[in-house]
Parts: sequence; C-alpha cells; structure tokens
Amino acid sequence: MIKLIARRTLLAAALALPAVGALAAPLTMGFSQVGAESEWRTANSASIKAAAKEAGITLKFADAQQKQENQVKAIRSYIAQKVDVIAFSPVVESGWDTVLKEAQKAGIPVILTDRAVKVSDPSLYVTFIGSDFVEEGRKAARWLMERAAKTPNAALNIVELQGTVGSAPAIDRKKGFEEVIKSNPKLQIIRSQSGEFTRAKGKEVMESFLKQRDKKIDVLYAHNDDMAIGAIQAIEEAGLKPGQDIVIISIDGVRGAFEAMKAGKLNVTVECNPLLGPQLMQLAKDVVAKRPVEKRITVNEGVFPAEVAAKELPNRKY
Ligand code: GYE
Repeated sequence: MIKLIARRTLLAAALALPAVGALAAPLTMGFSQVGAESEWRTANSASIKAAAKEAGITLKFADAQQKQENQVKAIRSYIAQKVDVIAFSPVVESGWDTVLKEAQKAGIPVILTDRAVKVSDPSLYVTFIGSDFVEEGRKAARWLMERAAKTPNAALNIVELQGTVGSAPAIDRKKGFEEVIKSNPKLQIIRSQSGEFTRAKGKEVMESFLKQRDKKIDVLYAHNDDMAIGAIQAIEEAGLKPGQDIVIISIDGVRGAFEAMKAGKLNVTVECNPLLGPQLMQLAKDVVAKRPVEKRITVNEGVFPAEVAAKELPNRKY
C-alpha cells in the first residue's frame, strides 16, 4: 500500500512538473528565407534548420528565390496554417505593412532575422535579430583608410558591387562605407552597381566595369564575398592580378573568402555571422511564451585581413 502511494506520488510529481512543457504541442514556426543566393545564405538556412530540430520546433521553411512576392505568399500561407510564430529575412526593406498587419490581426507574432524592414508601425514585428550592416560598411572603409594612409599622395579609384537593390545590407553597407571614406578626398567611388549578392552577377558587372577604360580601377568594394569571388574571376580573365593590381574588400567572411585570401586574391573580409539559428529558436520560445525580449539584437563580428587567413581558415564554421 505504502509502495503504491509512493509510486502514485512519484507519478503525480513527474506529471505535474514538466506537464506544461512536455504535454504541450511542439511550437510551429513558419520561416520565409530570402533565397540561396550566397554561401552566407546557405550557412544561414542550415543553421536555422538544425537549430529548429535541436529546439524541438516544427519548422515550415520556404525559399523565396530573392522575390518579395514569394515571401508575401509564404507569410500568408503561414497565417492560414495558424503557425505559432512567423520568422523571416526580408529580401528588401519596404512593402511589408499590409502582410504584417494581417499577421498581427491573426495574433501571430513576427520575428525579423538578418535583414530589417521599414514599416509605419514598429509593433508590426516583435523583435529583430541581425548584424549591424552600417558598421560592417564602416569596418570595410576603415581597413581601406589605414591602407591608403601608407601611400598618402596616391588617389584611389574604387568600384563598388552593391547587394540586392533595396535590401537592408546593400543600403547600409554603402552608407557605412561612404560615411568613413568621405574624410579622405583621395578615395573616390567611380562606379557602383548591383551584383545582386551572387557570384554570376558579380562577375558580369565587374566585367563591364573593367571594359570601361576611362579610369584605372584600384580598389573593389563588394557588399559580399560571393560577388567578390565572381569579380576575381573577371579580373583574372582580364589579365590582371586580383589582390594586387586591384585591392579587394568584401563582407561576410565565408570559407570561400578565406580560401581566396590564402591564395592572395582577396585582401580582407569583414565578418557577418549567418549562424543565427540557435538564438532565433530561443527568441521564438520567449516570444510565444510572452517573455520580454529586446527589440533589436545585434551580433558581434570581426574583421579578417589576408595575413590571418591561413591561421583562421580551420576555425571557420561557415
Ligand atoms: O551578406 C549576403 C547575402 O543579408 C547579411 O545576404 C545578408 C546578406 C549577406 O546574400 O551574402
């Protein structure tokens, strides 16, 4: 009898304690991803999928192929499916008000990851986790300023490969870079065009920059590593030495960039960490449980010049 009571008590205690978490249905997240345009994005998607599994979150994942209309469709379908939380990385900054209002009306919280939006009402999303892209642009420019200080009389013509038109990283990385270089009139951006964050487009636009022979190109500033890697090919095909004849600066810090630095073809990469999955899943749990979260969560990142590439490469996780 005593044994039975004891067993019952134990059973009751075991049931009572984790009951809320253990018996509740697993949380469902609808995630709309920008696309698969870069090494950064591939690592970001992998991180999100692995972290959801690890956290016991049911993930519905859609790749928008860099199209806003596909993201709007995906978000609407997540609303219809009554997911617990919607997370997405907005391809461009503007044009989200309507669909976010629909999510709000349905009572589904929205978390932004990686890229920011411009909305009329900040309550349309709960929180935003991602890098400080303006600061990344500044870091890229500060590296160039230091290098330029070694040859103070030389003018440097810069070409810029921008990311996707209207996207937060393209807008902010341009802004941060320009803000810093403007104090040195010898540094001038002579051409600037979007390479859509892809290798193929980066190569194509760099080819067209190289064909315009009116001015010598000294520096390439690419808003991501993939475009820089595409451009490196274009530079080599034009018979020039990337990393020497043209100094190359890019952003992300993906493995391909470290390999290019090791080979002496890329001069520096500014880190932008794509491994946001674990933090995102924790945030999702907090948001659904209505625990207070910060409105803006930034990621700590470094700058890696070519001199440290060989040593750093084995430590890189993406
Ligand atoms: O730098 C680029 C990707 O939004 C930070 O998107 C991201 C950017 C990243 O395509 O490689």
